Amino acid sequence: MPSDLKQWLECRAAQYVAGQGANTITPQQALAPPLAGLQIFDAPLLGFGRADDPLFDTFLSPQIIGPHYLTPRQWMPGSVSVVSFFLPFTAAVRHANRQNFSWPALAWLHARIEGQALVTQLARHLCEGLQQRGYTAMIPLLDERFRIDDAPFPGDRQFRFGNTTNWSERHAAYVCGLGTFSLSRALITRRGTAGRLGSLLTDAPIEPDERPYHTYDAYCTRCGACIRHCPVGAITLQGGKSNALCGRMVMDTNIAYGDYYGCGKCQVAVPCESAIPGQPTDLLRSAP
Ligand code: B12
Ligand code: SF4
Ligand code: SF4
Repeated sequence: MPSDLKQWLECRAAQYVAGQGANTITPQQALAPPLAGLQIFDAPLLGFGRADDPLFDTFLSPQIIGPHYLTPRQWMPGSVSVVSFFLPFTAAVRHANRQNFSWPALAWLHARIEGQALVTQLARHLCEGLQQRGYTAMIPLLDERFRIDDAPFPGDRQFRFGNTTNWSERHAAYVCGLGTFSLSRALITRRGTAGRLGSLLTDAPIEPDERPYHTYDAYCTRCGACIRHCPVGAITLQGGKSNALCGRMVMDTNIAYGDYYGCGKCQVAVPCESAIPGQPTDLLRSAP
């Protein structure tokens, strides 16, 4: 097994994010002049898993994802490894969204839209690197088979946010040891929940990471802070997060901003914002 491959991918990802103009909002993109120069992400965390990890088959259960889910071997028959990454939002993005608990900060909207563009670019960059080294790699999110169920509210023609996909980034990250699910449904990584996830599949044999947890929601303390921060009461201790209420809130922001949308109040000023609750923050270890 090429032992350097993991470090090489981590280094390639860190350099890409640190060196990218795309990680900074330009004056042309800025929704307000002070946002020009905003840096979206800190250094990425990478996790590695086996494409044939038996956990992926369990996701076909309707209790976890459902039969519409495609396993890594269905996306890419010769795949051997799954590479998942988490890009944590900078303090500037996170703190901006703490300023009120009713409406998303403009910086958070940039982190959703321009931030997702960088997630896609980073996945492509890692794929290209692997291909240059003679491996095959693909990105489920960019594959023509990728689907989002986009009809959660029949008859609501304006609504275009679905509830479920046939490739879930959080479930892939869970298998790759990056973190666990939470009451608010976000994945809690060692840099918290506030950030974005991406992934790719490859036939490169990469040593899988050990999962430092045994249950799918191990890191969530059920402290309830996210419940208090949600502007539409979408989260309850008994029921977790209602996708319908959350989706409506996100849709309302989309109606207000056109190309932009987001919310994420459940991911800021909470113990799981930028760390695993109750554990020391990882900020120094993962700084660029
Ligand atoms: C559809 C979607 C939405 C929908 C519905 C959300 C949903 N289903 O959770 C709406 C529009 C409401 C939404 C809202 C938001 N979203 Co969204 N969304 C997605 C999308 C495209 C697909 C989600 C999906 O397929 N879910 C599958 C279903 C089955 O997941 P689930 O029901 O939550 O799964 C539960 C079960 O599996 C259960 N479970 C039960 N038993 C077991 C056993 C095991 C072993 C496991 C593993 C799990 C498990 O645990 C899970 C949690 O309860 C993903 C991107 C992607 N392709 O993954 C982003 C994604 C989940 N969203 C994201 C974000 C950031 C948001 C928002 C904050 C919006 C914003 N940017 O401001 C909000 C709030 C979400 C939150 N609190 O985490 C991030 C989450 C990052 C993170 N740290 O987790 C993602 C991963 C996008 C990304 N690329 O980073 N989203
Ligand atoms: S705020 Fe508390 S209850 Fe909510 S997801 Fe984070 S740790 Fe869990
Ligand atoms: S659950 Fe949805 S609506 Fe509620 S705070 Fe989180 S992102 Fe906003």
